[in-house]
Amino acid sequence: MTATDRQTIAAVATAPGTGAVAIVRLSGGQALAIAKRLTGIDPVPRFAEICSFRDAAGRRIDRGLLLCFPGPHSYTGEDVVELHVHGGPVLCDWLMKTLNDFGARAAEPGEFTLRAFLNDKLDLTQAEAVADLVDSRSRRAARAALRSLSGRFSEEVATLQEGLTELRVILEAWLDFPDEELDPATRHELAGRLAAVQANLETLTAGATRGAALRDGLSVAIAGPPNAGKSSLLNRLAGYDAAIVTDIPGTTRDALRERLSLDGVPVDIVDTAGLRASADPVEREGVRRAQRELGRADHTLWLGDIREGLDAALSAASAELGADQPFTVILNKVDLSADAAGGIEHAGRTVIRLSALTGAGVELLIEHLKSLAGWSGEAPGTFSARRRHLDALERVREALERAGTHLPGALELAAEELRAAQTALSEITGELTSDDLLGEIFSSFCIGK
Ligand SMILES: Nc1nc2c(ncn2[C@@H]2O[C@H](COP(=O)(O)OP(=O)(O)OP(=O)(O)O)[C@@H](O)[C@H]2O)c(=O)[nH]1
Ligand SMILES: [Mg+2]
Repeated sequence: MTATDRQTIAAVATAPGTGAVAIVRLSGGQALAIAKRLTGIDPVPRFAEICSFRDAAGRRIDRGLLLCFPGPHSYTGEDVVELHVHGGPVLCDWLMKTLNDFGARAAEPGEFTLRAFLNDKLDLTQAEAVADLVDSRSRRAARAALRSLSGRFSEEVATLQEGLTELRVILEAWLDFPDEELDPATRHELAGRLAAVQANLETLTAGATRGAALRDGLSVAIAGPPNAGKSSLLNRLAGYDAAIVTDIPGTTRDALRERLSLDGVPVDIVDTAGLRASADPVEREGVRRAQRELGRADHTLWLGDIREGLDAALSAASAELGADQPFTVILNKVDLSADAAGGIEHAGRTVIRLSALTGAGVELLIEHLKSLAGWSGEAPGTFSARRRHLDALERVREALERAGTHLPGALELAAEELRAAQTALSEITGELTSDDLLGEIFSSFCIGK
């Protein structure tokens, strides 16, 4: 897929398989001519016409609807044609083969949206929001994607850019007179404007972090010694008996995966075999698989029996997990102890006392998992966002912080940092983007989008 190849492209835009209707899309300079060859009629813009589609040999493929959207007022900005046919894979293949015979090539994943981006119909955050909307795993995620798609995220980025431009204008005017001292009023104004931009950035980052949580969620492994109640906790979180629970230590062998939606935040959770040395080869394989899952998860819930105490759980977790593997200690079976369910912070680590059996304290764990994923409660400005946006926003934050420290004296350095902040912002909306990054982003789209 290259930016310069503008051959007319075609793809089945509906999901593969059978359905009532399938939609085949065409985009490019030859789209209207190909539609005419296929149907024998001159399509009327934005008017649905019923007609027969015929292959190169004149055989009728199907009867369906023809719709055309001449560029630039179309999704891609090019001439776009939609063919609505009966939804069968054989028909779609025949139609695609015919379009190919007439000069269109099969579109790459995301190529329609890439063309929309290259023709300035969408910026990069909006293009990404198209994919996020299609892939959204909850209504909340869909709403966030729609907000980004409608340009709200981009508008907020543009507001930040304007704020930075105004700051630079003032600063650069002073740079023309290097011998002059900044007068107190200007210094005050610059500091005030910078603080305002930083406050806007913080709000935007919070909205983007919530959006990324809805999109990416979190992967969590439940680990600990046999019989701690790991499978019981998985069942409690999943809301049904997914895993076998018995009082025999070593019950779980295979890792068991569940996909949860915690108020819209997707959490993939895996229950693992209890970790202990064992002579049984089957159990040993279970332990090996458990350790592999621990290496893959974003976060571990280390389960211990509350009656054995916090120190025992902490030392077992530290012995099993790498120093850089984040974990939360869960002291389970609180119903068998004198303690109440609840959470504490212990040496910078969260410890939650709960009962997988009765459910006491589980709400607290759910809130904890949501916050680990980056979800901080519903707020009006939640935008669908990705890791790359958050990384860029972090670089903006750092550059502004450095600009602030340079401001009083080193104006030239401050101006440099403001420029760096603007560059990082432009990466978000795609004004400054490498072909590699574009390839990476659009190749994750579905074909026909
Ligand atoms: N009282 C009480 N019993 C619990 C609780 N959670 C689990 N149990 C019991 O503890 C025993 C072991 O539970 P499991 O969920 O199978 O434990 P596990 O950690 O998955 O065990 P393995 O798969 O063998 O590693 C079962 O008898 C459970 O009913 C709890 O919160 N309170
Ligand atoms: Mg188990």
